[in-house]
Amino acid sequence: MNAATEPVPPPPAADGAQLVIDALRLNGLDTIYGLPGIPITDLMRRAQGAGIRVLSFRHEQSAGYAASIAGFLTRKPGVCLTVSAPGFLNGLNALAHATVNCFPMILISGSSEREVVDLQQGAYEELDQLAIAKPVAKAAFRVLHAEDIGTGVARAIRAAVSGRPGGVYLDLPAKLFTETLDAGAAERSLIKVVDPAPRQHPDQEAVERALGLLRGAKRPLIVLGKGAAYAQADADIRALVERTGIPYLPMSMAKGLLPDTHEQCAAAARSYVLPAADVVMLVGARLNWLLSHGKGQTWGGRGPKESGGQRFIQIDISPQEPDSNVRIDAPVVGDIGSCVAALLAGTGAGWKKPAAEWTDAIGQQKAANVARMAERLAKSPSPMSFHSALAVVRDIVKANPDAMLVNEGANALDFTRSIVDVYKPRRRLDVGTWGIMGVGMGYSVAAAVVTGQPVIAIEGDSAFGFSGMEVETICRYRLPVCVVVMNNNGVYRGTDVNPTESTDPAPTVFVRNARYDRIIEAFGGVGAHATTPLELRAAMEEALRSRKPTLINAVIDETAGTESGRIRSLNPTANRK
Ligand code: ADP
Ligand code: TPW
Ligand code: MG
Repeated sequence: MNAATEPVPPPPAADGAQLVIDALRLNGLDTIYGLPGIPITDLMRRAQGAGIRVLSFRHEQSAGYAASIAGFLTRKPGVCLTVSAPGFLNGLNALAHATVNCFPMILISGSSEREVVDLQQGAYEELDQLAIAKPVAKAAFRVLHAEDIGTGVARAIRAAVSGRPGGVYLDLPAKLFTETLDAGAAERSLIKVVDPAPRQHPDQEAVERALGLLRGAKRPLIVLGKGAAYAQADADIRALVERTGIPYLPMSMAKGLLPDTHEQCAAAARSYVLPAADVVMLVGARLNWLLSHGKGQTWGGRGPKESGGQRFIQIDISPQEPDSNVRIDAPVVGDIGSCVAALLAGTGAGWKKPAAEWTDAIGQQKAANVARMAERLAKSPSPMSFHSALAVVRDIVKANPDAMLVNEGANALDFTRSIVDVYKPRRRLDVGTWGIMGVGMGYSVAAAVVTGQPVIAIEGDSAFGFSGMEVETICRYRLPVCVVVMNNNGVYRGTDVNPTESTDPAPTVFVRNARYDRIIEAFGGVGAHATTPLELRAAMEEALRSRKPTLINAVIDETAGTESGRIRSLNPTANRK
């Protein structure tokens, strides 16, 4: 047969798996956090073959947390891919976490044949996943035909990132993956989402109302939340704070939006400024339990439900957020970038900064608290206290301001938040709105992958246990993660005893003197055992220098922690003791 008579091959058909890959890539979703198995093993392999970065975890929950925090860091939905029923359920916690924390994420799970699942005939891993995802997701979709995959992915992206971001579930029944479309139809079925998170400009009247309140304030305060960190409007937020001269309080994941060492930072005088302020401007922060719902003693109210009399401005993209707990006198609804820009435009020359009476009083409170803290940090007891260990972490973070700081635990969380200064935006990632344990290693993987920066994970020994097996993942991908396990032998502390004759330990204590460092050695990482601040410092410095996966077992006084850490007031029984 000569060349002229050779039949022209038809354009290659695309199957459902290919359409998923193409739809993700077309929309710039270049990383998948997941765990393989029926029916998605081949999809993961082919995604990797197509140039998507595929990070394969040891548990879907960690993959999901990784995806959620990738969403927070990049403003693109983090993608988590799991198998059906059990894999889906393992990922569900992270989906809920993403929704609760306003992080954009898409959980994609394979599922079993609809006809069999719906008749409950006992399909392989049978579960009505869509129904279960709905209550914890911002949105949930199922695709039944390969030609709709492009639409499904587009809808999932828009739902995840537009307005208040959140977790979206996308259900892909197994049979989709092998369904084919001819090449032309495949291409036509895909959607490149245009402007997935449209700006939402605030109403000028709302902006004026807010400015009016600020102008009339004697003791104004700005509270920056993780929504402000997410918005990536760093320069304008800093300009607004500095131009108005108003003291600000960063919520934990907003630390570093301005450096914690900024003279207007009121974090070290938190318990003074909240009740004393007369006008409070919330920027991407909800008045939930973390801010005592805007009332009660924290705010100077007489009773637990009483307001302290503050007037509130709230900048938020959700029009439903204002008045959720107390009256919001000046809601400014819009995206933070646009809202802050509009406020800035109204604070030109002639803006009167707050009176020295207010800023000096805060300065004095800060100085007293900082001095008290410095005294505690300077002590070097044996075994180490949280303070003597965290004084080291504080220095290391100061010397490496671009490093990512991951943090979970109770005392290990609270002390790190108050002791370790953060210098740049979105460097601190923690347990978030639920105070959830188990985010540590998933967050560390995503933080390293997304930013390329070294990661320092400060972990309570209990907190670490929730995702500890992912140190294998960290070693496998050779990520520059330095995990410090603050080992006080248990949940909150290691001293509880079982009051009965039984030899069972108390529910809060672990194996004493455990050597967490040896876990990472099993996978070729570097383990270190630190009983003094000097040893801790040397091991952390080496980890940052070498960028090798490292786990440091930092031995902390087992009597040092308090039950529930800083949130003891929420623990109904601890306070009876
Ligand atoms: P924190 O825990 O730091 O106090 P929250 O999670 O309670 O913060 O609040 C974050 C708030 O930020 C949410 O109410 C959310 O709607 C809002 N938000 C998130 N992204 C944006 C954005 N780009 N523009 C405006 N508001 C946003
Ligand atoms: C998913 C309850 C809050 S803090 C904590 C638990 C179990 C561990 C505290 O011990 P750790 O820290 O990490 O050793 P430290 O320094 O005080 O000793 N399950 C989930 N989330 C939460 N929040 C809990 C249980 C909890
Ligand atoms: Mg502990």
